[in-house]
Amino acid sequence: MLDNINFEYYDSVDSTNDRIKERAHAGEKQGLVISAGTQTAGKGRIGRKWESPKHDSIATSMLLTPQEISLEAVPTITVVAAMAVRDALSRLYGLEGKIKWPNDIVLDGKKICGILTEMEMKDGNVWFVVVGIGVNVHNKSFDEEIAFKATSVDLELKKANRDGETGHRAELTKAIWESFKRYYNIFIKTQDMSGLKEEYERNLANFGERVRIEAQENSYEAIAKGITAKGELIVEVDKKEQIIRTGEVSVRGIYGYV
Ligand code: BT5
Repeated sequence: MLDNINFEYYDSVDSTNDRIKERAHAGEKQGLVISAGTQTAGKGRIGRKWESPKHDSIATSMLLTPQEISLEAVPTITVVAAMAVRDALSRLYGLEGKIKWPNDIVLDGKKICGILTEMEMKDGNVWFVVVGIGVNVHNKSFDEEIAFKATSVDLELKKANRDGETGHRAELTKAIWESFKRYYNIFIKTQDMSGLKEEYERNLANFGERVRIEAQENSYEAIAKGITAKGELIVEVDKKEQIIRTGEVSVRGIYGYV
């Protein structure tokens, strides 16, 4: 069970995930959250970069030390964290995002949040897990390579003709981790998505629609059917169900990025 959450904030760090790892090595307890005003080496998955310009976005990571968690349940924590961010954006700002499996939240077809879960093992067991969340809050524009597929809380509020309203980084960070605590404590009882699957699928981008699965060696069309109890994506290809496990495939809608 996740109980106490302890928040620390720094103006600038390399990566909040790496700061959590350092503290975990020093024996820190579960529930520590490190957030930063900017990251000089923000990380996406598989060596990609994550942009977190100064004071525009949230970069926040939590340390988890789940007792006796199975290795295969660890990637599911990303899926749980995505639900928490979606929930917090909805509760605070009425922004109803969709979850782009496994680790993005999208609004109006654009990415507002990315999640990177990392872990370390010791003596053959999971030692600790770091859940890192990046959310664009005040960003008004983005680097050229991502401008077509990125958005922020403030941009979405403006689109909804809610000029004058803005996001608030500290408030949203707190709301995200409070939601995470609730979802995570449901998840950890069974170490799977059985208690959360229904809500997850309601918010899954492209649910029941055609998507393109882009694996390293090939790319094909499928229909997104939902998730398994482990949080893997179920798709249908030629009337047969297939399970998409690895985080190294990209799932895209047929039209556009999402
Ligand atoms: C992710 O990877 O989306 C995971 C991002 C995790 C960031 C958090 S911030 C706190 C913690 N500390 C870290 O160092 N990381 C975590 P992936 O699915 O691989 O997506 C990365 C891709 O998203 C990049 O290659 C860009 O195309 C795009 N991207 C980069 N920055 C972005 C941004 N601010 N908004 C939207 N898209 C972005």
